[in-house]
Amino acid sequence: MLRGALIGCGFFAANQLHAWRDLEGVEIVAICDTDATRLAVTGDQFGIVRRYIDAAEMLAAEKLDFVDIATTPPSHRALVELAARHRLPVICQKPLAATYADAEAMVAACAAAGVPMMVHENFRWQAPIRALRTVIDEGRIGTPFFARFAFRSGFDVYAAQPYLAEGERFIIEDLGIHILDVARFVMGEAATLACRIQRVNPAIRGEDVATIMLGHAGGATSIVDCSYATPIHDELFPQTLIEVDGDRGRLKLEANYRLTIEDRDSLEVHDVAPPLLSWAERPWHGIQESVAAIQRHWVECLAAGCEPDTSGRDNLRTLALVDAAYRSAAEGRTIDVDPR
Ligand code: NAD
Ligand code: 89V
Repeated sequence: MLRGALIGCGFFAANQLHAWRDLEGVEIVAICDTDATRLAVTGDQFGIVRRYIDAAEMLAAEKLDFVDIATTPPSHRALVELAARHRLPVICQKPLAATYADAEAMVAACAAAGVPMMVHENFRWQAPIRALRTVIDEGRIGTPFFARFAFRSGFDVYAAQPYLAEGERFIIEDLGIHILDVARFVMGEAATLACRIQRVNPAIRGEDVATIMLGHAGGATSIVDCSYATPIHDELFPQTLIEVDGDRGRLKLEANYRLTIEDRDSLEVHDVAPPLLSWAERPWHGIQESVAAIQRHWVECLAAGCEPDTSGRDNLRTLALVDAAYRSAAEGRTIDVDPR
């Protein structure tokens, strides 16, 4: 039985704890939060009796196989480095860090300690997105040359995550990071990036709209467009709509998880809706199922001794796109993405 500890008992951590509880061969034996009330509520909800206010104290006292960090970004670097000092495999929520340099240092600390590190970058683990990627892998649309990844919403994301309204940066760092990672997952690495940002909602501090064009290494082009300022009657939050044109056919992941595969002679429609797990709640169920999928992947990787798909090392490439997007928006030019 793998013994894990979770740090950060806030809004999103409940999903992670539900998913850990469902997985065989793993148990969260201790939790930590600097907020005593959140710690008590979460401990009572999930029946976890070993509770700590201080993460260093928890790692010193507990016998653990891994640590799962679900705190907000300012604490990520110190907590990942703490886990590395204890030579503990570690999962950290996205965004790994506010700067590329911090993220690089965190990945280096885990590598030096010889411990696996995974970023909880769960969007590419969503069942509908994996179904779309499978169709591409099967060669059904030939070679993709264009894609669009759209997340447009008017959902009040600030109600559950008030800190999102307060940062100098918002949509690229918090949400665009997921969509850029999905773009990499579907279309491969990007070599160039151009981005424009807007702030439409005057009540928040950062940008709530971003439009990004990626030039992929193999010559394909993608558009990643994100908005939390779009008034929509039939709100689709938190669905990512995707279209991919290939030289032999076309794929669309449309509203309400309808996947169409077409060419000049045929049109197929599939329902690729994610399952509704017993503890999940609409409209979050697709994200919640992806949490279960990424955590299952972690357990499998620990058992097999292999690097997680969304490892720290892999995630640096997504963070390089986030970095380039802010640079492109500030400087008004296309950025050559460093093939780090
Ligand atoms: P939150 O503010 O609700 O919860 C964070 C918790 O961490 C708080 O209870 C806080 O007291 C605690 N904390 C902060 N620093 C700590 C420290 N040093 N030691 C112990 N506890 C500490 O935040 P949230 O909305 O749950 O977001 C947490 C992380 O999850 C963020 O990085 C966010 O981007 C990410 N997130 C990811 C997804 C996803 O789909 N992957 C969705 C939502 C949030
Ligand atoms: O993934 C996230 O961090 C969330 C959400 C999906 C709502 O944007 O903030």
